[in-house]
Amino acid sequence: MNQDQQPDAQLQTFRGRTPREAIGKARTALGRDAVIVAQQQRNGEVEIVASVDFPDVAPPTRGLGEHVRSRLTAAGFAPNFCNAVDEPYGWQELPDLFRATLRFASPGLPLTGAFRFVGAPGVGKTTTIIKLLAEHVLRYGRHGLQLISTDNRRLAGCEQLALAAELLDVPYIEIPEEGLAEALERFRTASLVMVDSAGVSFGKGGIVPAATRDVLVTPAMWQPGSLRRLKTQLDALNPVGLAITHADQVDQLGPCLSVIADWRLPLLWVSQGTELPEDLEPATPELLAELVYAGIDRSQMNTTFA
Ligand SMILES: Nc1nc2c(ncn2[C@@H]2O[C@H](COP(=O)(O)OP(=O)(O)OP(=O)(O)O)[C@@H](O)[C@H]2O)c(=O)[nH]1
Ligand SMILES: [Mg+2]
Repeated sequence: MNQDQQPDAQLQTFRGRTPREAIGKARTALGRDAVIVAQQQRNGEVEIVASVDFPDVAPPTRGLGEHVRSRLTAAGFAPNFCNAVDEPYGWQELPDLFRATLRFASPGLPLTGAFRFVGAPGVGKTTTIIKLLAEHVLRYGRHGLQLISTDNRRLAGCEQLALAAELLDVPYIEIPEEGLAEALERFRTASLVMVDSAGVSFGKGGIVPAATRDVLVTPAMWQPGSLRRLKTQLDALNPVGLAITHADQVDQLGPCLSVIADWRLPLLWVSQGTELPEDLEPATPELLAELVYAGIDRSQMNTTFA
């Protein structure tokens, strides 16, 4: 018998006013490996039967056991990602698995020098800059900051950043992309320069390399092929890392993380909403694991209580 399997499932019943409450109780009692096997309404409450039919011990062989592999697959991770893991991590060891497969800027990338945020239109470049800037101003004040937008061709392309600069009282200029080198030279003594760029559409050319640390902004819901295509289009750049945005809008982070694992680029930030600045967090293995667990919980709940 495979060590990933047990002859007897451990069945327990949990009740709550809502499915979320009942599943929460099951998770607290049985851990992350709890699987919902039945549900019903009883006396105005939701009753679920949950089982732990997988032990959380890893098989003695190298590589992932079937249990973890099938859960990663359910979370959208690609076969290549699963095959590249050569240690037998248990499901509760997802942070360690991510530490081994993804790169992180530990203990966080210091925001000094010139950063430029690049990516497709509407992925969250400007929002990410504003969140980082707001956090920076709250923590360290506004001294030595400079904001630049090179998104000056589009109607109202600069407006959001200009308004944020005004509210946060941070110096701001709008320039064409061709003027960036000169502007960076002009602000070389600033402690932090944040550059917002126009979105790069498929097949419409890339972005000219500059003396900036470029951050690739990628939405969590993009398909792997689209992510790869955009990265190829921005091949001339050498990004220092990635910000994943719209993580609140997906149940499956696997497709996006599988591609990012291939790139070996550090994950810098994860954005989970539009609130400033609290919806942006430094990317950590623990945060990603929480998001994957929560996504599986949500999709399990949707399936069970649909
Ligand atoms: N739900 C959600 N919305 C987000 C997130 N990040 C950004 N947004 C929203 O996505 C929309 C586009 O964000 P922008 O920051 O303007 O994106 P952009 O990349 O600067 O867009 P362009 O300048 O048009 O290329 C806005 O409505 C943001 O509020 C996120 O993490 N979650
Ligand atoms: Mg923008």
